[in-house]
Amino acid sequence: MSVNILHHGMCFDGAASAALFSAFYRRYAGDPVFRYIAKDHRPGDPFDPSDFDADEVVGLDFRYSQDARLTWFFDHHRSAFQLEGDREHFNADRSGRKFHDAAAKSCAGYIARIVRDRFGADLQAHAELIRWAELIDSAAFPGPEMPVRLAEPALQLMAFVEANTDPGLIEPFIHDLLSAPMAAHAGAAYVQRVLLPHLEQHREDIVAIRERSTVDDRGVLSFALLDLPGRARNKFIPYFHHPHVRYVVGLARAPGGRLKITAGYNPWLPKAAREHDLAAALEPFGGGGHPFVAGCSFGPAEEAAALRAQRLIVARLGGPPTEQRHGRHGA
Ligand SMILES: [Mn+2]
Repeated sequence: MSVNILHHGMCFDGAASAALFSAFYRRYAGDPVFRYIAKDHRPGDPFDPSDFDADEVVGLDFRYSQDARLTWFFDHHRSAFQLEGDREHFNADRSGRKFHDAAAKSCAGYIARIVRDRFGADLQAHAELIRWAELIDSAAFPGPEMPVRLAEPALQLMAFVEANTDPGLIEPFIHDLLSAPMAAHAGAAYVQRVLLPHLEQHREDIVAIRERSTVDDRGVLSFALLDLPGRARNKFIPYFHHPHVRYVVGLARAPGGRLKITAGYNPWLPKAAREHDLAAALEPFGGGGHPFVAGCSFGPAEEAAALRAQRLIVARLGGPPTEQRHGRHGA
């Protein structure tokens, strides 16, 4: 029996979901041969024909496919059904093997609950993995120290998944998530080889963001890193330096060189105290996202336009809410 496991790539919950489904499926169907395929979001159909070349094809923590060869599906993203007919196709499924719940904190935790309730499979041997996937994927950290210091083995494993670009390491990593204690796994040579250079860059980012951050008297933190290399940076660093700010508006180069503004509401403040819808606040600059975190981007050479947009966003978030909220009554 060949089983292709299409899971969200570069994501701890995606890897944990692949591991937990494998543990379940082994009990369910004997001795399968798993092939783990990490998927990336892209416009249109994100799947390749070879993804479906197996006896069973499993989609985890990633978008739905109407392909008839998809035999299992678990996801919790609101964006699971993007192509025309996806939602209707999913709703019409009667296999009892396709599941979606946008309220689930993590796909890994969701899989564990479903296979317990529907298939009588107890994955409690992996309770530690499930607990960390829930905490990491819902970003329910007790404070900014945990996701910035990366001291716990589980967070080092998270950092490995987000930094690793070698597809050959995906299968051993998923295997070890099930069989090795987390501290031993985080200390494994292949994990450390990816992790150490990543942690070095992370330390540079912590210093740079500390040096560049300014906080205005309205509690809006801003920084610009236009002269530093394009890469993904840990979004909790500003709160680590300034835990009490209300909003963060960062400007930095993304991988590939484009300039990216990311605006966030402090995740450790009460949700109800947020005055601004950040997706709406960034819409005039061609951006979008969610009420709590949103982004917009500019060409690699559009530094003046990006800095000007950043100033306007900082000023706006320091003032009273002016965003047009679609569908709001009486305002
Ligand atoms: Mn997830």
